Amino acid sequence: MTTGIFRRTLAHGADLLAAQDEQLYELLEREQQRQHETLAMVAAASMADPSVLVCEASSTSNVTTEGYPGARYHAGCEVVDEVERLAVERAKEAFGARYANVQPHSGSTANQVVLCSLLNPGDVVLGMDLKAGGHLTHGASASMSGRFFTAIAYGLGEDGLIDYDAMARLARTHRPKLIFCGASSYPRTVDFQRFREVADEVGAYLVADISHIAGLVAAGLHPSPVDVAHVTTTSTYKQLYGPRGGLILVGRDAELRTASGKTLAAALQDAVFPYLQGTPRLNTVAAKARALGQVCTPEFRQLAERIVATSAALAKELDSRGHHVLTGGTDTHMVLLDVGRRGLTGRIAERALESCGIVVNKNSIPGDPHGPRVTSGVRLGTNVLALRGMGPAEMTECAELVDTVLGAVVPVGDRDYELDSTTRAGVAARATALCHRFPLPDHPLPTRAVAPTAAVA
Ligand code: DSN
Repeated sequence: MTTGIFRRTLAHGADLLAAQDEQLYELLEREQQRQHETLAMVAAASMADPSVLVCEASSTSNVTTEGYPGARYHAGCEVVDEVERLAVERAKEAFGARYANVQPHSGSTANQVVLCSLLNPGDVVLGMDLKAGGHLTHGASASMSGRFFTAIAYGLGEDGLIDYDAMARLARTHRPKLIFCGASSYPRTVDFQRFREVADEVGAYLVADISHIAGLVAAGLHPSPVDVAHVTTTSTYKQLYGPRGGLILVGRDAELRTASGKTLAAALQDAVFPYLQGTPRLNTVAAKARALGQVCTPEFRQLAERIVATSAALAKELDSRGHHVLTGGTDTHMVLLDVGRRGLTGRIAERALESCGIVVNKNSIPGDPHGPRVTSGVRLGTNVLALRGMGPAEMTECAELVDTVLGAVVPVGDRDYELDSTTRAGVAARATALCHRFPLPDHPLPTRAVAPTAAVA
């Protein structure tokens, strides 16, 4: 039945764009080149391969509808119904879930869906403090989760690990209706079982947000919350190497009755649509199906193993060069550095590294005296390094490059810095050379090198 029309449409579309909109085409080319030639170490990022990217570019994007497969509000859904069913089946298979919703536009939307389906405005939510590593949607005051609900925050102990006893005490005192676990900036294993015990004791729903560690969970390298928490949420573009989007998963509690009388699965289904979202992005759903299909392969398990081994090696190498690695190491893809102890801010470290072709992000750390635009920390991740085929051996060089920049940068106030041009040029050349030695798999190679991103004043 295949006629090649999908392939020809995409190729023709790229040709049309190049011929008719040179300005935009050039920007898209530049971005692709940048991704090839820089060391991407943002822990919240991964890299979707071209087979995922083409799903997003497919004509499923032209289908407007609402609802779910077999129960749409518009005609013309015969094919996209099959696409969405495939995505749901693959999500369930990848995570051993009984229920999956693949329509959330993002991980944040998935969390909003859960909050709005299970709580009433003003109800108490217990989540991890943003500065301790929690996510905005877990009750931060800057987000609707902290404005529409009564948010209480738990944090870390002196050792930098989640203080489970303090969290339990807060739960007993404030009797939350919902507890969030899972973090944006926490490099250690999360004890989902302990959270569930506390949730059961106080009568709360437990929601595990595994956005950062979803790949490790799917590969069996981090305990899974799917049958432990009432609900599990994740974004699909971090460790699942998929498109921008979110998933909602439920395990053994799928048939649990909620206060509305609906089962948990039915309540969540109705909360995605019609409560919070309208038309699904069916092209993104197709891309999720593709990425989730890859998650179920032995190759993905090998990638996940490399992510963890690479991250542990990076933490060790940075520590041996005198950097303060929070919690003393990592169990995941993530390494957190306290650069404040070196007299730097996260903002300066991020910008100096970017000027040398090393892409990280500034990050608040516990007790941070600076706000989120400056911070005292830097968060590194190995999702893309591992995808490129780098392993522990290459982390000596990566740590050396980071160390060279952070050792040479001279802060000017909290936001600006100076870095001598010899160091910048030397590190940038080595970073690019490393990228050339470990090209992005399955991506066509760039035909010319681009200069590393210039520092933004
Ligand atoms: N959740 C944000 C982060 O962890 O950086 C963006 O995905």
